[in-house]
Order: sequence, then C-alpha cells, then structure tokens
Amino acid sequence: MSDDAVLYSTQGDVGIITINNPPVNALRNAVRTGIKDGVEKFVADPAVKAIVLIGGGRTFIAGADIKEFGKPPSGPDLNSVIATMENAPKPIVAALHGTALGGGLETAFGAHYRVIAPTGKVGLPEVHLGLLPGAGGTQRLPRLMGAKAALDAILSGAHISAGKAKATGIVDEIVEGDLLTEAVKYAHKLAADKAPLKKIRDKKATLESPVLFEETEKAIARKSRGFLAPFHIIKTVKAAVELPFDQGMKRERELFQELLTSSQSAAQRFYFFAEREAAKVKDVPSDTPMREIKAAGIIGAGTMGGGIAMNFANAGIPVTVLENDQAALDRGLKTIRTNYENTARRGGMKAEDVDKRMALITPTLSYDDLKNADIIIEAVFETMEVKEQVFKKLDQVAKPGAILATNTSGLDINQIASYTKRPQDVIGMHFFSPANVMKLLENVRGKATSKDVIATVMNLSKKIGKVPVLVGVCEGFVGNRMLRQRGVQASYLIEEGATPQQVDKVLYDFGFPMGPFAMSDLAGNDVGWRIRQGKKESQQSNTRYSGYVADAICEQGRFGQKTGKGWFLYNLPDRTPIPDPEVQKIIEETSKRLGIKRREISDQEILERTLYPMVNEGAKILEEGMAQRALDIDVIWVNGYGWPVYRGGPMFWADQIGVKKIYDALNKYHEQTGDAFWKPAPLLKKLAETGGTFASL
Ligand code: 3H9
Repeated sequence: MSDDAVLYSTQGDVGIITINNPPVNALRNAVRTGIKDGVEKFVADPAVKAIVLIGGGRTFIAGADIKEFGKPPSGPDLNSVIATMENAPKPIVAALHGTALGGGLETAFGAHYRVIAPTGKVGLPEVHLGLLPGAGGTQRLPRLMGAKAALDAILSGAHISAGKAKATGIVDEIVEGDLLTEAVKYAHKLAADKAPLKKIRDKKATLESPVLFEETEKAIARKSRGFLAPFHIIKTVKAAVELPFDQGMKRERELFQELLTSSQSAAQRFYFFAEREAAKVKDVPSDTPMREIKAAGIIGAGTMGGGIAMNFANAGIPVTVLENDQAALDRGLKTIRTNYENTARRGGMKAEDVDKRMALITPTLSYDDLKNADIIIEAVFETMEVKEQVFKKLDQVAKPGAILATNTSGLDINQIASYTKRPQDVIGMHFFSPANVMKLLENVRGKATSKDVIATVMNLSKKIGKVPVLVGVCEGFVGNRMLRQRGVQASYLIEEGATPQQVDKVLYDFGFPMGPFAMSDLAGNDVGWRIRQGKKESQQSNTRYSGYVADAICEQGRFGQKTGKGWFLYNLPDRTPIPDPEVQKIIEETSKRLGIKRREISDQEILERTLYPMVNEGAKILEEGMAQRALDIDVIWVNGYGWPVYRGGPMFWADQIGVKKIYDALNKYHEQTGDAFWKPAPLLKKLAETGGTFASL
C-alpha cells in the first residue's frame, strides 16, 4: 500500500510519479512502495512511453527516512525499487530540485537520465549519520565521476551544486523554467528518439591513481579518528573499482549493515534529530511573533566582540561595533579583516567578498550610533561593575524593543537585566571562542526574558550559522558547569598519581580532540587562576580545593601556549604538547605537601572520574530545569566542547552504558573518599533505581 505519499498523473505519453511526503520527501515505506508501484503501473500502460520521477513541494527526495532505521524492515527495500527503475523498458527521467540527498540521489541513479533545476543540489551525506550510502551510491557514483571525486564527495557528504553535478556527469542536463514541464518534454523526446536506456551499473569506475585508497586513508586519519564510517566508505569505493557491480553491491550492503547496527550510527542519528529539537523551546510555540532584526550592535571589539560581529556580517546583517578608544577599535577591525583575508587565501570565501563583509561592519566610539540597532550584544570585560555601566547606558540609548544581549560566560543575567528598565528584552548569548568559528550558542533565558525575545534570538542564531540551545541562569550555565566537574577530577587525579599526559590521553582516546590539560594550555591557564583568586574558592568550597597544582603552574608564569609553556612545553610555532619534567616536579611536590601518597591510577579510573561527574551534574541541571531536555546538554557538549559525536553526547552516552553503572560508581567513589562531590543527584538515583533513561524523561 502506498497511501498518498506518491501521486500518479500523465501528460501526453509521459507518466509522472510525484513524491508527496513533506517536508523533505524522505523515503519511508509508503514512498518506496509508491515509486515501485508507479513504475510497474506505467510500464504496463501502453499509452505511456516514458516516465518522470519528481518531488512535490520544496525538494526531491532528501534521503531514506532516518526515523525508520533501527525498526524492523517493512515494504520493498530501496535497492529493489532502484532495480525496478533501472530495468524498466521505458526511459525514466529523475527531475531534481531542492536537495537530492542520500537515498534520494541513489534513487535518481536508478533513472536512465537525470535533469536538475539550476538551484538544485545533490549529495551523499550518509557519513554524517555514521553510515555509508547503502543503496548503490558507493557503486554508482564512482562509475559516474571516477573513484577520486566520488570518494571526496562521499567522505565529505558535501552538497554538490547543479553546475558541478552537470560537469561531473551526475546529471545529464540543467533545465531552466518549470522543472516538471521541462522534464516531461525531455522524457517525451527520449522516447520519440528511442534513446538508449542508460544504466550506470554498466559503466566502469575509473581509478585515477593506484595508491588512491591508501593515500585517502592516510589523509583522513586525523580528521576521522575514531569514526568507523569513513574507513568503510573507502572500502566500498575500492570495491566499486575492483569488483563486478553485483559483488560490489553485496560488499556495500554488508558494510552498510555493520554501520547501521553500530553504536556510532545510533549516536549520530540521535544527534541529527537532537540538534533540530534543541532549537525548539517547549513553552515558546513555533508561531510566536518575532522581532525584526535588520541591524545589530556589538559592544567590544576584542576577540569575542570581533568574532561575533563577523557572524552578522557573514549573514548579511549590518553591524556596528563600539569600543572605548580608537586604538582598540582599529585593532579589532584589523583582526577581523585579517581573519577574512586568511579565509579567502585558504579558499573559504571569494577575495572580493572580504570588502563586502567589511563594508557591513561600522566601527564607532559613540553609543549614539547604536540607537538604530535591533539587537545589541555586549562582549566586554567579565565583571559585574563593567556590565552594570554598559547596561545602564544601553537602557538610555537603545530604541524601544531592541534586544539587549550579554555574552557573559558566567555572570548572573537576572542581575544584569536589573540594570535596565526593560528586563524582558535582556537575554544571554554565550558565544564560544573563536566566536566566528564555533557553532554552539548557549542562549540564556533570564527570569524576565520575554517569549518573543527568546523566539527571535533562537531564530537569529540559526541565521548567523549557529547551533542554538536555550539554557537557564546558573553558575557556568550548562557547558562550563559540567566542564568544571571534569576539571576538578582531572586535578585530583594528578595529585593522586596520574600525569597530565595520562589524563589527556585517556580523554583523547575516548574521542575528544584534546584532553583537559592541553585544552587549558590552549585557552590560557591564567583565566581560571584569576577567577579562583577572585573567588577565594579554597575557603568557600565544601569539597577539597582542586587548584593547588594549577596555581603553582601559573605562579611560574606557565600560562599555556601563549607563553610557550603551561601544563606542557611547546616548541612554538609547533603546538604539540610535550610532557615537562618541571611540571611533574611541581605535581609531586604538591602531592607531598598535601600528604597524598601517589599511586598508579588506571585509565578506567580516569575515564570514570572525569566523565561520570559530568553526567551527575547534567542530572542536576535537568532537575533544576536549567536545560530543557537531556538532548540539549548533548548538543552543547558535541558542539562546544568536542565531545565525539559518535558517542552522542554525555547524557546519550550515559543511557548507552547504563545510568545504573554510573550511579553505582558514584556511590563507590563517595564511600571511598567521603567527598560530597560524589553524591549522586536525586534524578540519577531515581533513574538508576527504576531502570529509566535520560532520553525517556
Ligand atoms: C540514507 O539515505 C541511507 C541510504 O543511503 C540507504 C538506505 C538503504 N528522515 O533539517 P530541516 C526532517 S540516510 C527523516 O530542519 P532544512 C527533520 O528532522 C539519509 N526526517 O530542514 C525536520 O523535522 P522537524 C541521507 C528528516 O531545510 C524536517 O525534516 N540524507 C530527514 O534546514 C526539516 O528538516 C540525509 O542525511 C530524513 N532523511 O534542511 C539528509 N531529513 O521539522 C538529512 C530531514 O520535525 N537532511 N528530516 O524538526 C538534511 O540534511 C536536511 O534536513 C535538509 C533540509 C538539507 C534535507
């Protein structure tokens, strides 16, 4: 049965199969069935001489229905649908618009001819879901464009423009005008001309270099570390070159199944939906009216302010950047230009666009120039006194209805809002450094922030290329609050016997791009040191102070990469961390001073002690309502802190390994140390005792 997910019609002697499965025409069972039935119906109809397959609505097929993966298979599998098309005795034309992706493009490969609208895009993005194209894509694409280009396309998962698709043989024609009308004309002519029924399977895949596969493996080794799918993709493309088509298909099927049932793909598929879900706010309906953002203002042209300004310029939104003095302003603007020029040099943007983006950024020393801004984001020094001055001033100059945002990474947004007479317009926008690169945007909702401000800022975040997550006001918000837990244990571990390089290696092997000590060296050890000094944490905290070694390191001026040494040594400009006996000496002296007898610490203990407390903190965050759902925490950690996407995020990972296991371990460490740090959160306890999961909350 195919419900009305697929519609049939005819124009003259051309049968038309229209996919009608909004929003993206994903290939759920009814769509697969409908295409197969449609082809068989038109093949059997003597009045039909050719067939057009087209997507209704905004796109051709955007791929398999990801929600069906992991469920028992039903209906015809996609390969059999494609085979039915390929073996049809009448010409089939796939007419592509929007995005023909994954299984969608593979379906189009089953057609004898492909035409595309000028704005259409194609691609095989399965790698982002921890998969490989599993319906012939790995076998047919190399036969169209050669092994090298096919490997690049499948490994990157990138969208390919209509022009490139034509140039590389993926499509036969780019058609201007109404796509259906043109496709029908094209199909009619093919039938009238008795054009050959081209089957991609009959072509041979060209191999440009005998060492292509070995070289590609080497080239992706670093970027794809820990991921299964890219390496499986190389194997399947190799099969396309070396094996007859049917055997290559068999190989593709085996490797696809292996990935489909892997925990990596489960995590990456979860993550695909998580990122989309995180953009939604439970009590802010999608039809909430939004404020119009036509111009932005940024206070501060430092690293953060400059990076934030670039996001607006990149999105075509004019932005005014304010500084206190001309020299700082000039420096800030110069850095922005240099960043753009570097991107252009590396091929990331057109050289002529550098000036276009710069033209969207207006420097100023006067608050008056912010009076037309629809949103003003403050990125100044992180003290409440400075924020108070800025927000009082903004309250005077900003136009009514302007959104007043703070980029604070830790100060109380409710207090900041209280410096204005319009707390409903105040919100936190916590960008991550470098702000022009990092995708994550923690938007922080104050207690008075109005719903239309939240809706506007969540929407604007996407427009400026960010992945937004809404969080509540609490110390460190969500990301840094959890990071702190990991940092505390990393510090204890080195005091007790581990080395910074051992701790870092355990987390690197887990999949993080770097461990906590290398990360601290990158960010600057002095940042945390100043905060600790400000807080006199050692006297306030009810758990053991964790900053002894870190303080000693900073006292010696070891601020990290910027001073050439920190937790590690650096032979700058090489940024590879090198273990330093000096640091080891400091650590051992500290252990001695604290009366701690150093011992061998296992990698497993390091993993548990650094990651389980993060899950525990995540549970507290959920209890307090500081994150909407567990998946929001996962999106924060994957996008902002390098949590490996193939492990989904800390809360998804906790569900995968078992909440009970984490709960038991927390209790064990609590008993061993008596440290309140280890007390399980009530929510974690409840889930452990009831067999619940974070996903089911
Ligand atoms: C595959 O094809 C395997 C085959 O090789 C082998 C098979 C045997 N399934 O992103 P948006 C939903 S694997 C189910 O916000 P946009 C999405 O969740 C697949 N749902 O819009 C959202 O739902 P909601 C290979 C899907 O305009 C809504 O559609 N294909 C799917 O920013 C709108 O999506 C891919 O990996 C799906 N395949 O971007 C393509 N796709 O509104 C994945 C989307 O409830 N998709 N949804 O939140 C995309 O890259 C983008 O969605 C697309 C549109 C570019 C198409």
